[in-house]
Amino acid sequence: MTPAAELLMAALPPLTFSTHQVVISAVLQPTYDVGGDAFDYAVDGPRARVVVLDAMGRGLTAGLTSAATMAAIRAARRAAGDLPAMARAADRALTDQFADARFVTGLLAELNVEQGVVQYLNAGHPLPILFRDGRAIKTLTGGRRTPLGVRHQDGEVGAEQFHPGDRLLIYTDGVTEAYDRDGARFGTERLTDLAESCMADRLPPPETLRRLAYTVIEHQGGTPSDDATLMLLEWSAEAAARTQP
Ligand SMILES: [Mn+2]
Repeated sequence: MTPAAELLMAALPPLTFSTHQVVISAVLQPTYDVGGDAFDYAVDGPRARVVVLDAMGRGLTAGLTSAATMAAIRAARRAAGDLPAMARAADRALTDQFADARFVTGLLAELNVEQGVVQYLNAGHPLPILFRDGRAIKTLTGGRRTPLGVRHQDGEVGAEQFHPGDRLLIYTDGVTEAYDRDGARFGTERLTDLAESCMADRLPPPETLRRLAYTVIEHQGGTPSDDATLMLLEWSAEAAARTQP
């Protein structure tokens, strides 16, 4: 692995975390020269917070950009910052630490595990998909702001009421923008259909993501051109019992 990949991989949390109220699972399929994807999460009392990032650029630059962004977001979270404060901390880190312009797209979300309310900010990131009863019912289109690293006026935070068993699929563009040899995009429809079929088979979140990531790689003929990251956030009283494949 490259130094950038080592730095980033060492900073990532375990791939799956579960309590009796929530399951968070992620996969990050890196390219050989690092596309700059990263993910993070923390469960603190009633709040489960997740972050998926994709730094623009490649190699050491993208890896360092992503690592600095993740560190800034973690520090803001530990200082009891809300989602806009976490995004502002990332903006500041990117503009203060680097002389050149560095941008990171990101999805930051907070689930209240008692109430099922999800708040989220979308900094130029692909739209997350909400699954209910195993069907994709909508994409979350609120909470839009500029990519992290671009000066920004605080706007509205997106909000969504989860039902028990709801799952939110968050992913980077390395998933949907994966092309096969004939130039066909992987796309959101393929992603959604496959996720629904895994859910119909009642597969646990880690196995669902493993199959999705494998299918993305297979689509590209085994040579990915960008990092591909997928995360599932599931609000469920019994999902924790299903995190073991
Ligand atoms: Mn990407």
